[in-house]
Amino acid sequence: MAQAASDGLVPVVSDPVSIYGQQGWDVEKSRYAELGRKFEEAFGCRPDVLARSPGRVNLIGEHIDYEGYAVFPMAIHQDTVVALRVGGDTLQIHNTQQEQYPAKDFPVDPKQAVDVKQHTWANYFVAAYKGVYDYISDKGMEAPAPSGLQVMIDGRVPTGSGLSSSSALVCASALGVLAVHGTCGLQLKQADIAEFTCRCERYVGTESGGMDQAISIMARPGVAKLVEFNPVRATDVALPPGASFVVANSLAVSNKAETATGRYNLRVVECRLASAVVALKLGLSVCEAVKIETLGQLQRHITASTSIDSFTTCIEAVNEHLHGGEYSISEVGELVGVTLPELFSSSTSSLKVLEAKQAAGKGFKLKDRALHVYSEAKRVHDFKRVCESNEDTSSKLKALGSLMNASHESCRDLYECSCPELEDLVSAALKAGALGSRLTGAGWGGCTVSLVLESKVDAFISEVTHLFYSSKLEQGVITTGQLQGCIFATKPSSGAAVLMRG
Ligand code: NG1
Ligand code: MG
Repeated sequence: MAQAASDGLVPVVSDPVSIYGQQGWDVEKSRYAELGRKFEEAFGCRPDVLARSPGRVNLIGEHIDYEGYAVFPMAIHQDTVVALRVGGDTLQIHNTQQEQYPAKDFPVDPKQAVDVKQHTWANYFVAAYKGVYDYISDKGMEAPAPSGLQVMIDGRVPTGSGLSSSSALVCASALGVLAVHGTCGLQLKQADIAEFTCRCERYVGTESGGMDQAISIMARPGVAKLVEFNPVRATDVALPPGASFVVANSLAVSNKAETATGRYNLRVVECRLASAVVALKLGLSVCEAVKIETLGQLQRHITASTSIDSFTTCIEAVNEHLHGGEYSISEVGELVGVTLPELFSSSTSSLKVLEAKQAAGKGFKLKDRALHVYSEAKRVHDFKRVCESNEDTSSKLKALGSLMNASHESCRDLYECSCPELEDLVSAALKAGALGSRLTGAGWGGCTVSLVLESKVDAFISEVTHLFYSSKLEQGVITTGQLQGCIFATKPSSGAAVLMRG
């Protein structure tokens, strides 16, 4: 029954210690017992299977996964656990925190559309459920007849904080649905699951890039991963000894639902427009240029290589061919040679972005967005190179910190995905002695990640608490009890797993 992660398969285990370690399990045990109890209370019996998938923190490489570029995340220990059993006539989705996340019922039809206008937490389960059926049919296998499912979910990844609670929920749900049907005769290949769970998240309306699902599924304890795309793959990278990464919550909520129709998807649209305009300026026909959908594809056209030097060539092309400030919808439409609704006709989310822009009479920033993507993609390679170099540890840590700071500045100034609370928190972290500090995840709120010497973590946390959180405690924004969950040092943790009853 036990299946190892080293063979590229999602582990299927009966002993949770192999996932959490003994110390971790000692902490989690009571939570699992509570989940089992609540399941029994709701459905009158024990669950058949459980699946868990962790949140993540991205060390560097922000907003470039959807442009096809490698990123550098690691899994955190906080995860989402989904308990399931076949039963009833509907999908009964319950949550252990039922006041915050009330139970929802959905039909069993896997072809149902996810109602993105009625944004509810349980939509993520439905997205995963639909994705599983699509995946099985893509594999040419026979899907199990849709049947009722009884589901209880327990999520411990802070929501709206850029730590990817949404992907933890989607990935755990997808694995749970597969497992409850005996994996539907499929091997649970990590790369396959990472690919299709990324598509799942698009059912909820986000033009997701794939980083969060990939690391949630493919993480291994003790190592960060360089995650690359098309096809998705993850390479272990050892972090320098003595380095610790501290996650801190800015307490500004980064609202996924809002970013789904607004800021996040707008950036995806801006990058596509930048790619098409540069491609036309470089002499491609309209027909060819509109096929270039990402800055990654544009790079391959410009330089036929993705070496580190070629990022400089791309940056030069962007500086030469794009102007600063905004492009109006009509200007960009004239340049591209097809109307924007035509260009984005296959993406409902992008069409929504266009409608919103049109209604607001606003335009698109192309140059700054493209400059961020190419410089950030280069920083990810530099980060990996520093980790693997023979330099002494202190020079390495200094170099990594500088790259993180440069990444944050680019996110703030070129990609405009920071916010005042994140700025205050980054300044507090640098004052408190971080070697580097930056927003992590989509931004516009959520968490920062800071590189801190392991020996200084405790002093760092108390100084940031003093500089940033003490006023929040005084104002009653958070309680002392909540503080621990707001700022914590984290180590690379294990990826998703299926837990069968032993
Ligand atoms: P968040 O919103 O932090 O989970 C999002 C995307 C990632 C990536 C980052 C920015 C989803 C599920 N996640 O993360 O793919 O693009 O923003 O680097 O959409
Ligand atoms: Mg998310």
